Amino acid sequence: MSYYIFLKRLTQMIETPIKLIGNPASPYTRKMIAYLRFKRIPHQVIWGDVSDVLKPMNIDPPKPILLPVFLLPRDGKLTAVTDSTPLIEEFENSYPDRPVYPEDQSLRFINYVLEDFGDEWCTKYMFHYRWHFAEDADNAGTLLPLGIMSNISDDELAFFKDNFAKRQIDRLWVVGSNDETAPFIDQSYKSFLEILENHLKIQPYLLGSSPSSCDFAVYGQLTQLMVRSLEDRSGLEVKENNLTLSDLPQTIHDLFKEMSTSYVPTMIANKKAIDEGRDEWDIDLDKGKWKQKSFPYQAKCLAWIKEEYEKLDTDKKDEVFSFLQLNHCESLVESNE
Ligand SMILES: N[C@@H](CCC(=O)N[C@@H](CS)C(=O)NCC(=O)O)C(=O)O
Repeated sequence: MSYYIFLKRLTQMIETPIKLIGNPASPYTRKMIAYLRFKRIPHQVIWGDVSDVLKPMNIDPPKPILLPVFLLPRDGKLTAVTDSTPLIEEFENSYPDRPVYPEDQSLRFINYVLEDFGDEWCTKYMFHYRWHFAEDADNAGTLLPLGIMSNISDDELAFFKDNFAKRQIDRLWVVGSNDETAPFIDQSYKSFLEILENHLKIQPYLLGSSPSSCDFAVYGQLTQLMVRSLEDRSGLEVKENNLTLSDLPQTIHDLFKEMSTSYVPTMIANKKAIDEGRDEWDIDLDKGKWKQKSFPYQAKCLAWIKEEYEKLDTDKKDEVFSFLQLNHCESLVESNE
């Protein structure tokens, strides 16, 4: 072990456990806890309301407040920060053991896209099945406040349920879940599950024999739909992963083909709407019409994907482009200014 790594570990041991504020009903919280457990990074989860937790600590809440919120040193000061994907990148740099990024550059890019697909598209399944149907919304409306505070009266529960459910149901429009898109989401979800099931018969994780960051992203969303498989992988002994893009099984190609009919065209249409200053947009896709409110964060995600692609060596760029093209996803990295 180099002196530098030794010192870094020592600092980490003093600074840890890493604190995060989350909620079991938050898919991104579940993504990050499963990640921290797999990495064997000491951490402490604070289950509570972000503002209530931060106020006595004299820490400003992040803007916007999104779960999970991590408390990490910034300029020597404990600061509240969010956004799982860049946070995983930061942790991967400080905790290099048990990496969740594939070694091969092209596969690493594919992992980046799949992580974004998990965060930005699979979340539509989660949100849709939680809030679109009255019976599910009624169930979630009761369970979600109880996940934050269980010792409340029936009247208080009814109050929180009403407010919480109303706020989230109003947000269905933002993620694109509505009567018109409901069959589309349902079809995409079933097709995704079928591909995943076929894939998991061949490999235990999306990109090989140990989890990559994309597994945690997809898993986080699926926890809310009753999947528990990746909850604690701290006991998994990791073998070296020498896979390259050409080793990917057909099932990952199938997954990208599915994404080419849903995630990819909607990410691009959303970016176009934002660039043109439109508040909402719709697009005719093979499987039906899609419409949603413009979502600035997802336009940023698309820009990040392009940035990751531009970082690749030329031969890897060619390799990745051929893979994407084969699966009709090349527009993800093409310039469409
Ligand atoms: N891009 C963020 C998304 C986090 C996020 O959307 N969290 C949800 C809970 S799972 C949230 O806090 N939603 C509250 C809101 O949208 O106001 C990440 O990857 O961490």
